[in-house]
Amino acid sequence: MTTAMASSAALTALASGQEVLRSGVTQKFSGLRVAAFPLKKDNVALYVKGKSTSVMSVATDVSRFESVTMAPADPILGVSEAFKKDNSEKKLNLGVGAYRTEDLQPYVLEVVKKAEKKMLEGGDNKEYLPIEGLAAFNKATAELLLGADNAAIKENRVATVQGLSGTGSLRLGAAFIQRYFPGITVYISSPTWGNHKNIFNDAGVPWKEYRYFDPKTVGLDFDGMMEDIENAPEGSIILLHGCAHNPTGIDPTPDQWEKIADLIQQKNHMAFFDVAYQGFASGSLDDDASSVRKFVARGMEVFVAQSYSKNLGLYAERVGAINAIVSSADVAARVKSQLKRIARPMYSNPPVHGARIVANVVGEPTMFDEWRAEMQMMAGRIKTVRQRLYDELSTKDKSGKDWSFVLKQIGMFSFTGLNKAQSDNMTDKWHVYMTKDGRISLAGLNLAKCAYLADAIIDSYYNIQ
Ligand code: PLA
Repeated sequence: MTTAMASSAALTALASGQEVLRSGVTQKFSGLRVAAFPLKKDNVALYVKGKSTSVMSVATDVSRFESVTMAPADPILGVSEAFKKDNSEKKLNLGVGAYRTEDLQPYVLEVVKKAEKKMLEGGDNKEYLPIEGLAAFNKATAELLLGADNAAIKENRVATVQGLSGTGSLRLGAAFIQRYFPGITVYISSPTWGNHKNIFNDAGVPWKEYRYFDPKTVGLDFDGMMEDIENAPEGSIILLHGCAHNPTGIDPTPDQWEKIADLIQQKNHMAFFDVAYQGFASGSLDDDASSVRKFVARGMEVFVAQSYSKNLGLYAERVGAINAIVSSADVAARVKSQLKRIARPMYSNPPVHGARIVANVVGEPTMFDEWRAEMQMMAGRIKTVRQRLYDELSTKDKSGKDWSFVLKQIGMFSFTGLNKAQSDNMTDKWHVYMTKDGRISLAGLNLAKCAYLADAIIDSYYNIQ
């Protein structure tokens, strides 16, 4: 197949979006992949305006998108797609971290239904929100994160912008870093939630990893973590999971958090917290925010991305926030203005429904208490399942292997230590859908399936290399 070659004049024209003549019709092209269009009899010649030479050809019989390659399935959300296609009755989706009931059905919190009813009766309108989001939500979310009487809030040192859940809020923070701290590297834990790398890549922010997980102890590699943070160039940004580290389920102890804060302060680094599981890790909103609060209490400046996907079950409402907690009210006002400036051309302003639910639930004491009770119920169910899985593994596995790491991990996930081939066996042979890094979501498991899952894990662990 012959490939049309374009002259440098045309390439310049194409790259700059200059007007190009296509069979007498003026069109504007930019970013065309010239190599995609074979030179064939019926293909249409392109001429740069004012020049008589033929510069390239555009195919009429192949797609303009011919050179677009198939993207790989997402390592987490792709698992749900594969699960849907499996017709086996045994199938179990332990991929995405989404809470299910004991019947393995999605769960809408009662308090959310109550808030929605109230909203419907109140006749709220559907006008655009301001770029920074719903004021009542922004106030509530900062207070939930830091505690309502936090000095940073009282001194107006918190810049909060409602984002498209945790992911969108992280993305806003990443875009801000790209613009205002160009060239600064973000250090992320190894391993981490798979999307962190995509977020910083797409924002054009360089990242590196710091050690976090020690496969030998199936615990935190605290010394490795500290060494890598110590060796990062002064002024780097350190991404930390506020609680319930994903995928390992291993968090630093309060004492270790103090040491991490000491080191970050000493090295003039800045922490960027991802708080996707507040209240969902321990059942307590305050305990799960204690890492962030430690840094803020020291007067350190931090970025914090929040999500209400898990703790209020608002996965599809896309409600969350990016907070910059900074040194003065004046800086906070300027940072907020720039976060808005980044948001406006990306998506203009955020959706209102989920934000109103959060504001209603938090703003009404009875509903707030109901929310806490439901959060504790969800966290409690996961803990019960975790215990049962551990019991089944310990009883069924006669080798004496210590499975207690399952109990030590917190949050939605268990990091089983299964490698890719073993995880493939879990899916191919046992119809257990999970991510290939060996992570299983215990939020998608029930007591009845624990024995089956233990059989699958033991088979994969011992019979597959
Ligand atoms: N940060 C962490 C650490 C997460 O685990 C997730 C979600 C998010 C942010 C973003 O969630 P949000 O955009 O819905 O607020 N992680 C899930 C889902 C639960 C996912 O991958 O999108 C997971 O299965 O890991």
